[in-house]
Amino acid sequence: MQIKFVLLTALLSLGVVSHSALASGTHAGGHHDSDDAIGVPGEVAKVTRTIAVKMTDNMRFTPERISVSRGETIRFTVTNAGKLKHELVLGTKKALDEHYEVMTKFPEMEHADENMVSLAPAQTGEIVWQFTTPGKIHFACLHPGHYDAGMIGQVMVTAQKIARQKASAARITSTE
Ligand SMILES: [Cu+2]
Repeated sequence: MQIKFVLLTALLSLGVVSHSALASGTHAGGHHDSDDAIGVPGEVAKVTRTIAVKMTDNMRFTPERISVSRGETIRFTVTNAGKLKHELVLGTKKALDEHYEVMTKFPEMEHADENMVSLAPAQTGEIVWQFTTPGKIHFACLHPGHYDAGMIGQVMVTAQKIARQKASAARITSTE
């Protein structure tokens, strides 16, 4: 939350986001971009699933689309399989767009928060995140050029609880 504030201050001072745009934004839709729109940092003890995500120099995440149930705490094990630096940042499309503008102006800007992991080539890191609000969330690499090249994925947070997903296991057994 504090980092968001710092970022917002930076955006304001850069003139990326105008005060009037912010002011009008607060009137739209009643509950404006609340802090838990994308969820909250998760507790390791409550992890329900681990999802491995790979990042490559062709500016893609694998998988690109992830489905979770509301309330689930996911451990994302993120691997940089490329030769460039990559990162995975969870956010609303709007927040990612704004963050990317700052990153483009200051490519070497160090940024760190619980909703992201920045990785050097061949490194693996993790994010533990609890999804609390149904809807579509994005994750992206905000390194200059990468986001523009389509280095973005999405997490669909479904409203109902799914007990277990055995669909992929069933598919494997049925291929014979
Ligand atoms: Cu990247």
